[in-house]
Amino acid sequence: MKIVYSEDHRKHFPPFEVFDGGKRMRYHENPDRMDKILAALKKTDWAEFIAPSDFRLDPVLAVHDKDYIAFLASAWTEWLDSDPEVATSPEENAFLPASFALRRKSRVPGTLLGKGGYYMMDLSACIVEGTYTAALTSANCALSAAESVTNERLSAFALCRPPGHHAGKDYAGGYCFINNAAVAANWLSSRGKTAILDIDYHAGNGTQDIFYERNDVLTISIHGDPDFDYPHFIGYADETGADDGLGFHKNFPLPKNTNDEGYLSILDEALVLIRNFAPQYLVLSAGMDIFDGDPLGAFKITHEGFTEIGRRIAAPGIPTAIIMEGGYANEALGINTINLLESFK
Ligand code: OKP
Ligand code: ZN
Repeated sequence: MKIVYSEDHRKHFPPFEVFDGGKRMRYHENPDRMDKILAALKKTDWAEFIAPSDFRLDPVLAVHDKDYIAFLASAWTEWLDSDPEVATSPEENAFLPASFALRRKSRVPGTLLGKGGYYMMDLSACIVEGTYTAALTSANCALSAAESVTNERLSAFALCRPPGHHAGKDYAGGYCFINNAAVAANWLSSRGKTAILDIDYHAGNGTQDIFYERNDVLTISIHGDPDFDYPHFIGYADETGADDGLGFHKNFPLPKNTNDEGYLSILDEALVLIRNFAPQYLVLSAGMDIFDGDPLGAFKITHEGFTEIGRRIAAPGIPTAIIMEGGYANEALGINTINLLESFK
C-alpha cells in the first residue's frame, strides 16, 4: 500500500495548547504521533512510502475561503511583527486569540487578533512558524493518496499531520487548519462519485460544513455525542444537510463507553448508506482516538476492534483514500493504524 508522507509536519509543533478551564497543556497533536505510526509501518512488508506531489493552491481554494487561507499564510509573521516579546522567544510562543466571533452578525475585522477570533473556533489550533507549510503539505499528502487511488484502483494511506476534519470553509479548530479529507474528496468528486466516512472520535464538523449543501458527496460521521464532547455545537443526529444537500449528510452520535460491538453495529448502518449511494471513491477520515485509553476520547474500541472496523469498510472494495486524523494514545497508534489498514492493502 502506498503511504504518502512528508517530514514537513515537524515544522508545526506549538509549545502548548489551552484546555478547558484555561489550563495550558502540552500539545497533544504532536510529531511523536507520526513517529509511532512510522515505526509500526516500517516493520510491515507492505508499506511503500512515497512523497506527496505539489498540487498548488487550487484544490485547497476549491473548498476553503480564500481570505481564510490568506490569514493562515500570514498570521505567524504578522504575530511576530506585532509584539517585540514574541520576537524575543518565538519558540515559546504561538498565535492564539482570546476573543471569538459571534458568527451570526459578525464581520471580518482588520486586525490580526480580530481575524484570529473570526477564523478560529477554539484554543487548540495554535499557529507557529511552520504551521502553514505543514498544513499545505498535509493537504498535498491527502491529494496524492486520492490521485493514487484513481490511478491504481487500490487504496492508499495519507499520513497527514496536522489533521483536517474540524477545519471548515473559513475556520480552523481542533488542531486542524486545512481540511485534508475534504480537499481530497472534492478533487475525487470531479472524477467519480465520492463519499466520506469519518470514524474519528470527534464529529467531523468541518467536513460537514464544507459539503452540507452538496448532494454529489455523501458525508457520514460516527462520533462521541457532541452533547457531552468536543466539538459541542455540531454533529447532532438531526443535522442531515441543507438545500440540494438535504439527506446527504449523516451523523451517528454515540454514547460514552461505546465498545466494539456497539460501534460495529452502527458502522454497518453507515456502510449500508454508502452502499446505497454507490460511490466510485471513498475517503476515510481515520482517527484513532476511538481507542479505549485515548486521552481525548471516551469510547472503548480495542486493538481487535480496529481490525474488524477496517475489514468491514474495506469489504465492498471501493478504492479508498485513507486520511489520518486524530489519535492521541501515542503508544497505541502504531498497532491501531496497522490493524485498521490491514484489510485495505
Ligand atoms: C481533534 B481531532 C479537551 C479539549 C479538546 C480539542 C480536541 C480536538 C480533537 N476537552 N480540544 O478530532 O482528533
Ligand atoms: Zn478526534
